[in-house]
Amino acid sequence: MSRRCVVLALIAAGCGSNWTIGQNDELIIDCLDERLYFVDVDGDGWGDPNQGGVLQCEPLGDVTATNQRDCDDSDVQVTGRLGSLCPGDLVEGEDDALVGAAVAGEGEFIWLYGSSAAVSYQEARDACSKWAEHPYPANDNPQYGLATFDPSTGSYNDIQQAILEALVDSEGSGTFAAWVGVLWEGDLETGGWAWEDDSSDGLIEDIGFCTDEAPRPEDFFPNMYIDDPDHREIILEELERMRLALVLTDAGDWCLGLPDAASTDSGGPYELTRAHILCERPPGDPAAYEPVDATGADEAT
Ligand SMILES: [Ca+2]
Ligand SMILES: [Ca+2]
Repeated sequence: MSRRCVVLALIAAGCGSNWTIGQNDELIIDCLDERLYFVDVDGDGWGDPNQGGVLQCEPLGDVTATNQRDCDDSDVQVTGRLGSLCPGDLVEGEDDALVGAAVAGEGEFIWLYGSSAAVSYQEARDACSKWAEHPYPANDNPQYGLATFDPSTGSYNDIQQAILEALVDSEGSGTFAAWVGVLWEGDLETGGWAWEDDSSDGLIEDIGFCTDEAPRPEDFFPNMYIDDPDHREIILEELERMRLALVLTDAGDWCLGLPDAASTDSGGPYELTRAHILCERPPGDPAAYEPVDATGADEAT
């Protein structure tokens, strides 16, 4: 009997059954779920992509991860690559930077700064969407993207503000502005600001606006006049792409305003290169993700 046949016979016989091993047969006791495991130094469940996998029956030592998708295996706050990009790949310029990352509560956040290229709201949203892609399992992991603040995932003041302040502190900056998902709803005259993800509009009032009166869409274009028909048409065309930024002022307060509000008392003119990017996604379950193959392509499940 071959080695394969003996192993199969052991499986088929089950407990309490009688079976016979021939005199020259080799008895091999093998595990049934041997698989590739990868080194996980920081213990976040995601394996180091720079080290090869080891065939094991179970996790051993620090060879415990079932994939090698960790974007940084020395930082427990930077987790795995779910979609097409790691956080550090979202910024490309020489002076661009991943400022910080945090996993807390039901959210995972990354905080980026692009200094060498214009970072508009649209570019920020596209970048965050790439990071937040969940190729599988699609039904269990909804994609987020540009950060918004959903009260169902915890108190804004207790959790998310603490995360933001820790990240800002890590950069050593007293004033700060980042795109978040607050958009204008309704027409130019009677509309108002609302959270893009339908989070409670009451949160906007909790945070407060940076100026005495809420910004208006026309404030994004300080050199245009809303009463001019041509200017009005341009503002209307841009309306769906306008978002407020979350601003940390010199006084250490958070408010909602235009990105450049961090640099002036009253909120200055719209400045494309000013804003940072705050992205958010639900944490992925590393056990649900397969290894990335040698070519870098995701394996299908
Ligand atoms: Ca890891
Ligand atoms: Ca990590």
